Amino acid sequence: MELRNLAIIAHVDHGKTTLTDRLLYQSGMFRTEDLDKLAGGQHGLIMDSGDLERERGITITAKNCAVRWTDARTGKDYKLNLIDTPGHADFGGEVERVLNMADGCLLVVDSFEGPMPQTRFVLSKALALGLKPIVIINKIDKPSARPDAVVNEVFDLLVALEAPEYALDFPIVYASGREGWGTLDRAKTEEGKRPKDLLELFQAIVDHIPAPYAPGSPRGSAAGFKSREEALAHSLQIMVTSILYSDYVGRIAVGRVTAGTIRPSMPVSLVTRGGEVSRQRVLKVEVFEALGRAEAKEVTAGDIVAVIGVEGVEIGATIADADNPVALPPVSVDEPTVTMAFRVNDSPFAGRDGKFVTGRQVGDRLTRELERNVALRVEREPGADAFQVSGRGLMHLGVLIETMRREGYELQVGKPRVILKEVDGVTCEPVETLAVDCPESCQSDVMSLVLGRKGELRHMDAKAGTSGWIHMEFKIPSRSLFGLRTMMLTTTRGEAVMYHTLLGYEPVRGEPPRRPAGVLIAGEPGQVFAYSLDRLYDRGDFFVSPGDEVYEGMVVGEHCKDNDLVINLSHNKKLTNVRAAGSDDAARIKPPRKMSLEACLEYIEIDELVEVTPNFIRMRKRHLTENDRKRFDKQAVPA
Ligand SMILES: Nc1nc2c(ncn2[C@@H]2O[C@H](COP(=O)(O)OP(=O)(O)OP(=O)(O)O)[C@@H](O)[C@H]2O)c(=O)[nH]1
Ligand SMILES: [Mg+2]
Repeated sequence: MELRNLAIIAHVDHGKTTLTDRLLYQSGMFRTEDLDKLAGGQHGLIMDSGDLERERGITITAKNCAVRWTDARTGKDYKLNLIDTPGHADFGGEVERVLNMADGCLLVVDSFEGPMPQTRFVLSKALALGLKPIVIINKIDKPSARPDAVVNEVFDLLVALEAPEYALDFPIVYASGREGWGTLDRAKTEEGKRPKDLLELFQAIVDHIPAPYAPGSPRGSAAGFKSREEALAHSLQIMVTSILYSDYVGRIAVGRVTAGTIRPSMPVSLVTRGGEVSRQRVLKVEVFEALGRAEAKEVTAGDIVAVIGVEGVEIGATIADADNPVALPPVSVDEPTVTMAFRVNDSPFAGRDGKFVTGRQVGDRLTRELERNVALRVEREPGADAFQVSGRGLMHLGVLIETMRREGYELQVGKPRVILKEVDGVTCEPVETLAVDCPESCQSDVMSLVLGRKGELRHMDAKAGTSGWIHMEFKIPSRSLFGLRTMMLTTTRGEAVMYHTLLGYEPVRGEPPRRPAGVLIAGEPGQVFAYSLDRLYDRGDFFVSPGDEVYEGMVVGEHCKDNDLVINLSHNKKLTNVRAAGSDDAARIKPPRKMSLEACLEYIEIDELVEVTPNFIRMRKRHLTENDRKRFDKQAVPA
């Protein structure tokens, strides 16, 4: 049986997981009904198996699966190790690491959107490792598809990335992952001529993606091996690129066997990122098989392995030969870019909703998270029941908070800040590439919005093959991105799509913009009445609905002016026997503005907190009473 290792990479939402799912269905190794039972979530996907992934409809962690496929042309059997990766930029570091396991990649590109910032990022990483790409022009079924223009854009991107010769003659598969078909023949993409399955893609995979260390494979040369035999003869080396966790056996190390062979009960050495070597004995080794794993008697160079029983294993460590421990060059572990304070919930509603509320419980949970969440950093603030938690972006930290609240935790989170870095004695801040696609009619609004937040236009063109769409690329400080998405949606009435990817660090340029609007603050505790909302109709937009409970100091809405305003929402109408003509009409209530966790995090200012409990997300002033706020303001005035 021959082996192929491939990662499926793309910009967010371009259809990686949907395509992976279809490959599972069409491999011939499952019964359709059995797979149907495993699908779920917003997009009905199998591979997005996490609770949060299903709810949000995005992939958060990269996942391995393995399908067997028989090539009818030759009768040969193959095992395809497929790695589905997340597309969101916050998880880019993980994509970079798991690419280490592959010899080739399916670069999925949306046939309307074309290459986007994250396409560029993941492709550049794949090329750096010597992976052979197959380009999939996906979602051909969309009426707005413009496949020929997108093929040109992909080619331009490869040239811009100075792709080597082997990558430039990439095969192109035109596909609809969702409809489960694909073809190499452009003429067959027309309706009526489309194939009914992904057979041509399966064939392209085994034809174009080299077997591990096949002679001439770019990945093999990058690792310094001319053939599989050479890799097998070398002493054991496994680069740990992911960690799985099981309650029974603890940490499970996943990675590619770069060289040598690993067997159960074998003595090995673990070389940590820091260079410490410890001799240990492996308990079990497993390979990926279908949607799970299967125990193996041995796993040899080129295959992907899950190793059980090695203690203290971490991402970036090498599992090496017991007597000849040679570490592989370390994989990158991303530095955090965003930080915020996690505090114990001390709101008047603390403890009403959650199971775990104390500083000790929150601290223990964060310590456990550090074991598998490599890009996370946690520091305990001395003396306070608070932790400074840093990660790769708002979504990275948002996912952690969301996971904790599901598990029954309560906490409060402060305004996120970007992490500044000293470079050659100059204080620098992270900057990002921001790509915005929008109809021509919104172009000037988008420009003034982004330029007004210290963005610089780098590049702009009409999107070829579209009617009147513009593609713009800006360079913008990460700080200016907080809250930008909401404003962008408002400014363009939901028409623009925007994406950003970390670019690097540059000297700090001035203060980030503040929230333009003030907030409405509850002045006393109680229940919200429709009557009060109606009376305050013109004061702004509310985040609460009739019947909600509020406490003093809670942020209940956005003021229509730039200062904060204390209001009372718990007044009800005085009941009288006399019906006043005309004034008894139903209350005017705007639908409350729904604020997701990330929207709240972007929204709050430095004197505010987001209170997160299993069932509620509320915003509040740090100081709940007006007196305290005044006192705090006075103290904050610089002498
Ligand atoms: N029209 C059309 N829509 C598709 C196709 N493939 C996927 N989609 C839709 O695109 C959306 C995103 O699909 P996913 O498979 O989750 O995309 P992804 O690339 O895995 O997304 P992330 O993992 O979050 O980056 C879903 O709404 C899919 O139904 C396709 O071939 N045609
Ligand atoms: Mg996905």
